[in-house]
Order: sequence, then structure tokens, then C-alpha cells
Amino acid sequence: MRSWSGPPVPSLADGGLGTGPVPVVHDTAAGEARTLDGEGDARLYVCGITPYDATHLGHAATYLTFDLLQRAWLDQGRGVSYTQNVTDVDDPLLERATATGIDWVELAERETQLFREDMAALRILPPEHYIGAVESIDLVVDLVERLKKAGAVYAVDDDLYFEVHADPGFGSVSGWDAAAMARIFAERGGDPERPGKRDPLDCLLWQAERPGEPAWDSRLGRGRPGWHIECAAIALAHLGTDFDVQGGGSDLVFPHHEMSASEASVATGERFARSYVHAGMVGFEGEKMSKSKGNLVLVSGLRAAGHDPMAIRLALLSHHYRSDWEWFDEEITAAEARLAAWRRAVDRPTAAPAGPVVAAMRAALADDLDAPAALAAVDAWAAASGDDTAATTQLRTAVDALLGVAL
Ligand code: 5CA
Ligand code: ZN
Repeated sequence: MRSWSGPPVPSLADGGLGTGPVPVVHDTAAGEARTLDGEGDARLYVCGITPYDATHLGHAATYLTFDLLQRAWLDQGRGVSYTQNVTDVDDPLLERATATGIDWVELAERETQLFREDMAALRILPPEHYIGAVESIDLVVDLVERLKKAGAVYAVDDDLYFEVHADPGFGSVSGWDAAAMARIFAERGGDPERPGKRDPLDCLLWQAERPGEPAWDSRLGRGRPGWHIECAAIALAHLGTDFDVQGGGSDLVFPHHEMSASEASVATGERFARSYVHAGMVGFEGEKMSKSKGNLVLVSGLRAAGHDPMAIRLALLSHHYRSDWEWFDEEITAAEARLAAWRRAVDRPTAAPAGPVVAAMRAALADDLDAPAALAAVDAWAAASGDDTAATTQLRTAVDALLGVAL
């Protein structure tokens, strides 16, 4: 699939400001902070949208989290190889298409295009590989065949299931106990009650054709991919095994990331990802913002109302990525005031020196992507005065490189 065009990321090293530290980020699987170091390009996979409705602030906050991580790696002088999927065939998309009378392909294309435009407006760095489920069906079929060879697949009617206990490490991403897994599995697309399954948590790999639903001919029969195997197949094909970070919102910890990791490691005999990083949930009107509930604040809606995308970005950055938080309409007003103050500050002829504030921004980002602390450092610089003539240009560049905000 076509990705979107991202802004160039200026190099602070080229501007005489050296390089930043290696980021240390909370890893869900480890249950603690991990130093995200390694050789060569950092390899990142982030779960993409299911394109049946427009991008809301929860999606934007999650993708912004991984944009910050990439900026921290780039500032450290490391390259990044980034893959993101689009779940362009799945139950919720097909249900919405049927309910609204729109062809599912058209719905997916329309919402994916709107997502690209929202991401570009927010200056979110694009993935190098932006990959749809539909264009990856052969990859899924190949991976299911590898799982079959490993003895981890069985059929219920004509559907194929992954036997979760084929993976001795099953449970190691979420760290949840069996009761917690059982409680959440059905809520998030699982079918624990289906007769014929060996374990209630076993998950669908390949769903045989249902009347009126899209299906593809394959060596597995005519059907379509399950959800978790989609991300396992796309990540393995475009990043390989043992990549640096698997990311997404915290609603994906279980079952999605748990299942993808188990499927990939049973098929390959290797670790799927080294670290699992999850963004908190953004709420609105007392509940998690979600397409299924319809309590949405859309990025495109705020843009259409005339709000500067850089203010939307700053509003999101004012919350730590790991916290669950609720959107209030006043957030955008506060962010617009901050953006105006920063723009005035970089338009001054002289200011306080840039070195200490750039160091503070870098330290904040390297410390579990603490964007609110980075914003506070820039606020303090903007409120102070000084006689350094190079500072404002350096700050403009640092705010662009590290926070992605164009002043
Ligand atoms: N296509 C799958 C992932 S393979 C999916 O979950 N799609 S989604 O459209 O429902 O969500 C896209 C991304 O936004 C996921 O990473 C999800 O965790 C995140 N997300 C969804 N709702 C919220 C929210 N309210 N707050 C923060 N992140 C959210
Ligand atoms: Zn995914």
C-alpha cells in the first residue's frame, strides 16, 4: 500500500548539538523499563488501523507515541525500519460496510486515505512498509503452513485454529493469568465457547468462506485470514524475527500481541519481538474512545474546525503516552496558547542558550518518552530571556526534530 509523506527530520548533530541518549522505554512483557539499544537499524512494527471509521484522537495518540520513539532513535544516530499494517478485511469492517450499504473495499480505501491525510497533517513519521491484510494473504497462507508443519494447527469445521499451548512461552507478553485471559478474550474478537476447540483460547488462523463475505482461494481452502496471524505474517516478512519493538495501544496486549507473538515463535523457532510497548487509552465522555461506541473526537473534525494540526499534536503530547486519559474540549485551547507562546519565543532576536533545554528535552524523551517533561522544558525556556543569538534557531530545530512540532 501507499504510505504517506512525512516531514524531513532535521539532525541536531549537524547543528552542532551532538547526539541524544539511547531511549529507555517500558516493556510490557518485561514489566519494567528496557534500554532499546542494538546494532544496525532499529526495527519497529506498530499495529495499524482497521479502516471503517475516521482517525480519532486515541489512534493519533498511539501513532504519535511511536513517532516519538523513532525521533529518539534518529537523534541517537540510529536508522529505523518501520512497518505498519492496515486490517483492510476483518469482521468490524465488513459489518460496518453492510450496515451502511457501502462496498467494503471502498470503505477501507476511503478511511485509509483519510488516515494518511490525518497522519501527514500531524507530521507523524510514515512507515517504510505500509502493508494491507488483503495484499498479504499469500504471506498468511505460508505462515499457517509453517504452523501446520510445527503441529500447532487443527480444524473446526473448515476453519483453522492455532493451538496456543504449542507455544511454551504463551502468556509471556501480557503476563496475565488464565482467568484474566478468559475474561477478555471474548470481548476482543475471540470465540472461547465454540464447540470443537481444544482450548477456549485457541485462535482463528484461517476462516473458511461465509456466505456474502469476501474470500480468497488458497492452499488452506477458500477463506480469509484471522486477525493475529495477519500481523505476525506482515511483521515477519518485512522485519524478520527478533525485531526491536512491537507496538500499539494497550487494548492490543491481549489477545492480539500475545497471539501474534506465539504464532510467530512457534512457526520460526525464534523470538518475535524483543520489547512490547503500549500506549494508554484515550477516553471521551467517561469511556474509552472507540469506533464501536461512537464516542469519537476525530482528527479530521478538529482540522475542519480550523484547529492547527500542530496544536492538536501539542495537546496529545501534553499527556504521558502510558497513562489512560480523557479528552476535554479545553485541551485544544490550552495547546493553541502554548503553540502561540512557543512561536513568539522563537521569533525573538535573542533568548536563553539552547544547550540546557535541548539536553532536558533529550533526557525526558529517553526516559520512557516523557513528552510532558519535554514540553515543560520548552515552556521554561520560552518564559526566560537571554542574549544568545543562535538559540532561537536551535530551539526551532530541536522542537521539530524531537517533538515533531513545526513552529
Ligand atoms: N487493526 C487493529 C490492529 S492490527 C486495530 O486495533 N485497529 S484499530 O483501528 O482498532 O486501532 C488502531 C490503533 O489505535 C491500535 O494500536 C489501537 O490499540 C489504538 N487505539 C484504538 N483506540 C484507542 C484509544 N481510545 N486510545 C488509544 N489508542 C487507541
Ligand atoms: Zn496488529
